[in-house]
Amino acid sequence: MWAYQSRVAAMAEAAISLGSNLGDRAAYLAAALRAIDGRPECSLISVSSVYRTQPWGKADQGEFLNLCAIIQTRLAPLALLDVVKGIEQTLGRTEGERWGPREIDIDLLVIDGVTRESETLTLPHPRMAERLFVLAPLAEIAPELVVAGQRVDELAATLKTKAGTGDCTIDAEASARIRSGLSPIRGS
Ligand code: PH2
Ligand code: MG
Ligand code: MG
Repeated sequence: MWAYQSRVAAMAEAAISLGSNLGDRAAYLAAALRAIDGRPECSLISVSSVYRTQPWGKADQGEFLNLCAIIQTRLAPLALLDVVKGIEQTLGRTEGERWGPREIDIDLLVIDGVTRESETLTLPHPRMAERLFVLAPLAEIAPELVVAGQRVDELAATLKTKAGTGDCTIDAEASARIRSGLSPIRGS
């Protein structure tokens, strides 16, 4: 047995989903991305376009803007969850009902090969395969990622053909606004 354990945590890649349907939605998304990238333990690798999406789960609320991003992090899953919840608070997210309106929501979708299930955090995200507002942007930046035994681009294509999944279209203006507010991302 090794008595010594390295204190340098390995880098992991994480896929995350961001959404907003209150206030200046694009500004909340941009501020959240900047806050994540500004953390010493996290860096943004890629960001999808911004999508205008119909509310899922609770229909009587405003349209959402959603995007997905890939980040690199040294943080363990629960520490990363703490960081993104902290960013939601800092940006002024108000407490609301489940699936209700929110200024900013940051959800962890997939972290490398991690599978875990708890009240605090389940990975991969247990409902991501039912949500076009997650799969459409994620398919743009991680089409080959496998979730529930299927590629993300295939899951997105299948879900698009189903009735009742709601509109999900690229918002070119919001996408440009968000990209212009971010420092250049590696590889782009
Ligand atoms: N988030 C929810 C509930 N419903 N619908 C859309 N379109 N986008 C979201 O981000 C979203 C939702 C709970 O987090
Ligand atoms: Mg959510
Ligand atoms: Mg959330």
